[in-house]
Amino acid sequence: MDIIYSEDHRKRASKTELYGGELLPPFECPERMDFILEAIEKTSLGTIHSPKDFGRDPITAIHDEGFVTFIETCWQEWVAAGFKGEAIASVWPSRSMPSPRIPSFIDGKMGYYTLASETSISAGTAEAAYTSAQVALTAADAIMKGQAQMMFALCRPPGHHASKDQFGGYCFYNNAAIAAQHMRDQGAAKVAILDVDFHHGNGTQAIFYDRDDVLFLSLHGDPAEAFPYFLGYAEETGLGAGEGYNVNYPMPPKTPYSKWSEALDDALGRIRAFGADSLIVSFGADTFENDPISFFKLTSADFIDMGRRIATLNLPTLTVMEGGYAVSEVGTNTVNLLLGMEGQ
Ligand code: Q9C
Ligand code: ZN
Repeated sequence: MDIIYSEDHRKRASKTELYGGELLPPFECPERMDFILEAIEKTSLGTIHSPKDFGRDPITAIHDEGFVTFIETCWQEWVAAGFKGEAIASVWPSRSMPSPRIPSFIDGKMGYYTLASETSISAGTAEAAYTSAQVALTAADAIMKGQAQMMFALCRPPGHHASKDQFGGYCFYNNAAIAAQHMRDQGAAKVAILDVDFHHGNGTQAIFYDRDDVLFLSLHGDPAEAFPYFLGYAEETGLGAGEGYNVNYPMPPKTPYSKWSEALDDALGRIRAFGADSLIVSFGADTFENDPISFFKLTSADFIDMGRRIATLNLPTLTVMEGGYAVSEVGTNTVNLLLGMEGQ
């Protein structure tokens, strides 16, 4: 399967992540891509292509105009305000002050457009996020043009935590959602998004929650115990026309592949029943047993079986890279999924 990738991801080189009260080097780092590229080269999985530029419109088809402008201008405004560190939110329109007004000063704007403060914005973040969305769009477009049955969008930064107007969880633009909308606009009638990242895909869920043309299914750590904590419960099944088109599989700490794959099989059955004509896999390798911030127990070999099972759907399939932070093994685990999908 061919791969879309851009070196622009290196522009996202934040120095700080707020973790346990400390500012640490981010888990979501550029080196993740080096290990994935190295593993791809070893297997001759397919050819790596640069993304095309579909412009800003497919991004604003999913995200609010004001939010996209905020992402584009945040760093300059933060620097102009005289702040010394990277841009991090510190105050929110919380339950006791749910203001709908957007502050004009950058420190306040940060709180309005941020959903989690571990993720800081720094020089180059906007450019990297823009190109990451173009990577997903280019791969989606090749599938829609019938040029490929399967494509891998090697996106960085990831996307599935980003909602229409909030960034966080290492995500800025929701690459999978942007690709799904592009597929719809290019003639796909029913798109299924299967999110197998360890974390719940809260952004993707929120974006499609009231829609019946995009089925969203997510397998993830129980939000009672895992980020993003405030979304991802099984009772969240959709709203209005979208009722029944959102499916969550929260699972407890130490979940092994034998249990996890039961949820996967159920999800695959629902995708078949939905009658999807295209599939997007939001793929995170953070379900891996040695992931530093996650709690499932999948082994490297399990990713091969995961790919094989997903391929039984026999659908045009776009795999979009999300998380995975066991850096030295993220390449092997990702390539294992893709090889499994190819029936190897
Ligand atoms: N104690 C993705 O995988 N913080 N994002 C976790 C753990 C945020 C993960 C803190 C994790 C975001 C794309
Ligand atoms: Zn994740």
